[in-house]
Amino acid sequence: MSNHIADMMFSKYIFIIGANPAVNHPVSMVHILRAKEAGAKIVVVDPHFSKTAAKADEYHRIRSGTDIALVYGMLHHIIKNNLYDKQFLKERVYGYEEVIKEAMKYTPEEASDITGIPAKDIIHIAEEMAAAKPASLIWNQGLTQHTVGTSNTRIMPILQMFLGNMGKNGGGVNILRGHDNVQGSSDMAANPDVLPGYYPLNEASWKHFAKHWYVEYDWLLSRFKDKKMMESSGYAHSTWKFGVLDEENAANNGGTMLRALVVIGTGMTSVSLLDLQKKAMDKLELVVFIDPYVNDLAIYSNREDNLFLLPAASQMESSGSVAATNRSYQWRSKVMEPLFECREDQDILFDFAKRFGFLEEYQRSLYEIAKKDGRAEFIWPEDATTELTQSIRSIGLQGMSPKRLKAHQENWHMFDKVTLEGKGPFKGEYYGLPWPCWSDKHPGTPVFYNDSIPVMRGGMGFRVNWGETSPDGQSMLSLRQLPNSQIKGHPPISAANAQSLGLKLTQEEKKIVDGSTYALGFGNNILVEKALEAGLCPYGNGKARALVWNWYDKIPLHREPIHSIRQDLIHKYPQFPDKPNHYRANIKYRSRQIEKDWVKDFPINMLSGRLVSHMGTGTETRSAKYLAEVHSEMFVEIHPDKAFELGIKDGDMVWVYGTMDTRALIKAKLSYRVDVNSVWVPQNFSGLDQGENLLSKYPEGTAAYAIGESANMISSYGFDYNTACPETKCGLCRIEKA
Ligand SMILES: Nc1nc2c(c(=O)[nH]1)N[C@H]1C(S)=C(S)[C@@H](COP(=O)(O)OP(=O)(O)OC[C@H]3O[C@@H](n4cnc5c(=O)[nH]c(N)nc54)[C@H](O)[C@@H]3O)O[C@H]1N2
Ligand SMILES: Nc1nc2c(c(=O)[nH]1)N[C@H]1C(S)=C(S)[C@@H](COP(=O)(O)OP(=O)(O)OC[C@H]3O[C@@H](n4cnc5c(=O)[nH]c(N)nc54)[C@H](O)[C@@H]3O)O[C@H]1N2
Ligand SMILES: [Mo]
Repeated sequence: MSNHIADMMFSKYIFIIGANPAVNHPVSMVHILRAKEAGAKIVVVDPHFSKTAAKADEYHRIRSGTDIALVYGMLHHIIKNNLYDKQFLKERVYGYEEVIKEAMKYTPEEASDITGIPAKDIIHIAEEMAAAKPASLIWNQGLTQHTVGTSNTRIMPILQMFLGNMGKNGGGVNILRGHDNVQGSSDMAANPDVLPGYYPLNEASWKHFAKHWYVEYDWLLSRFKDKKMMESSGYAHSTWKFGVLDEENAANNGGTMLRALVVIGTGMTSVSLLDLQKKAMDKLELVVFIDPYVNDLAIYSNREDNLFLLPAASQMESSGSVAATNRSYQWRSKVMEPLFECREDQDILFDFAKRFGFLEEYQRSLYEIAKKDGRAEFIWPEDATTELTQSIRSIGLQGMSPKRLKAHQENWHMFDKVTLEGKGPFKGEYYGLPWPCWSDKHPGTPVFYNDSIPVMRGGMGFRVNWGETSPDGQSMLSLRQLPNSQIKGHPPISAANAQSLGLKLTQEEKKIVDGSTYALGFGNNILVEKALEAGLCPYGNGKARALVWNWYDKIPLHREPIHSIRQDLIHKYPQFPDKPNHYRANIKYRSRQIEKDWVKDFPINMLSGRLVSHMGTGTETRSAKYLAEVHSEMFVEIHPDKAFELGIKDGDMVWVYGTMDTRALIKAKLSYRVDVNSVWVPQNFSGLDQGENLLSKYPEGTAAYAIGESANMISSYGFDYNTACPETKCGLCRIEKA
């Protein structure tokens, strides 16, 4: 999220595309409605008439998977009519010329044919959004769960840059995150392709963390098969099953098939191709679930042995720092001690490390931090927070000491609820110190990329992460300068360039920082502090990349979904080529798209989303009596005309057939919220396996109060080309009365 939730108060126009905050982010929705009362126009683009759409000023129904074409259609009109911020682009964006070229191909008529939104409406949205100063843009999973998910998440900031809405209060791109602390988990590298803080998987980063963890780099290396594996992305949440089921993938995995699975804190029935996960689970040698509830995937298993459920403590029974959707970190206090035999996650992991024989190395940094404080024992989670905030400098966590975070938590009343600004002793700080928070004195950064305020007030340019010069010889540095600084765009701060950037270091300091950079450093924050003194941003002041030269799609391109309802468009807008070794699995794209005329057997577009009373898989919420009562049954929304055509009445049971030879038995709910070619299912159920009731498989006394077929039993094959996120927002199906 570039801005923060209350900041929407300053918006004149809020464009919600692929998100349904009324259901999924009710607190954010309150802020959106307050902004509406203050005069902001709310516009929703969604294939499903959502509850958010019902509260909006305008709703536009889009065909799922075509958002890029919509934005190009808007940009076409915006560029032709000179409604864009040329100065912003010139000074702060690289590669926008290529975007202009692509946009010229998308007349509003062409965009209309692809998206299903009338051309005059595309023009109307473009004109109103361009006129609103500023406009905010919100997206969420409606954009990410596609093969082109990453491209979707690039075209939206590109639109905002064309409109000059980045780096402004009331503007920005505001992605409402999913789970509690999901921002924190990605900051901490729950992703398989990075180290904590998004450090790339390379030798320099491993060496950096080796220092902060007080272990030898060679010891870390010895834990891997070889250096190549140490620097390769792991399996993703969505691809591990292929590492169990398809022999060909062993080559991507150091020559071996996957043999064991440990699941900690994810529902699993929420991942697409559930039937394959089930088969993979049965084939493994060992499966372990660490969860406060019985993880629903365990229920789908036919295993007789080597399946373990380790009861984890819940968030109420643990404490620590958690990251909010706007990059604020907050301290959370324990409400109660873990009940019964539950244990906190870290205690279970410490025991794992002990059995594996590396507990001493695993905990060494905690003891070192305790030692510096004159203690013999470490304190959990405070010392762990110190470790992570000291080591993660790439995104600037070093200003977030446990002490500061606790002080913010204990003094909520001292912060302004709209601007996040502190009062009294917190004057100048922003609540939760949203990262980057570069030093003990830095206030945090409430709005990304705002280069009109000094860095010590949270100002910054775009990060210079890909070198100072592009392969075509253009400068990647901003043409603007931050207030209080003496120079325009500049590279990231390092010992090597400190002098040329005007940083004043003593001989002693020079010795200490020798060889380090703002991100790769140990034991001191000298370079960063000197940069702040000079008014410079530690990670540089650069241009945003509209064009990413090292990616397959250098600029975002519209590509028809693999299972597209518009077969007539799949050659004009084809899928990516198949991708080998994509998070260790060989993944199909184009070959799957053209395998057959999918629409012939599966003529209906399948959408999925969420219910307000259930969370994720529903494992937790369907185990709560009240919530299970609110939504007790799985259902599929079908347009009344389509239902009539298929001989289906409201409340009938139907079979929904997916493209992977699976089916699900679901109750029909007739609704105009979907168009005649689409159906919608909630993703919050599991516990029924293609008609078979799995209730008897729960250990005694643990069964959920409500179960249902999982949407992911019938979801289609498809994964984001960059992240491998499953394509659960596009897919095809066939429906028959049961
Ligand atoms: N009550 C409740 N709240 C939750 C959750 C929950 O399960 N229950 N889950 C949490 C999590 S983990 C997350 S990630 C967030 C998710 O929050 P959201 O992203 O808001 O969730 P969804 O309802 O899955 O999808 C949002 C909208 O995208 C639309 N959509 C689908 N395909 C497309 C498309 O191609 N283009 C466009 N423009 N729109 C499309 C859907 O119709 C839907 O209305 O919610 C969080 N909050
Ligand atoms: N068809 C379809 N599929 C989807 C989506 C969709 O829109 N459509 N959305 C996708 C998205 S965005 C998401 S995030 C996923 C849902 O994400 P999941 O993470 O798969 O779903 P949850 O049910 O929230 O699973 C969280 C699990 O963690 C456990 N848990 C809770 N607290 C703790 C704790 O402190 N420690 C441990 N160890 N465990 C804990 C819970 O009991 C639960 O089993 O679904 C994805 N799948
Ligand atoms: Mo999510």
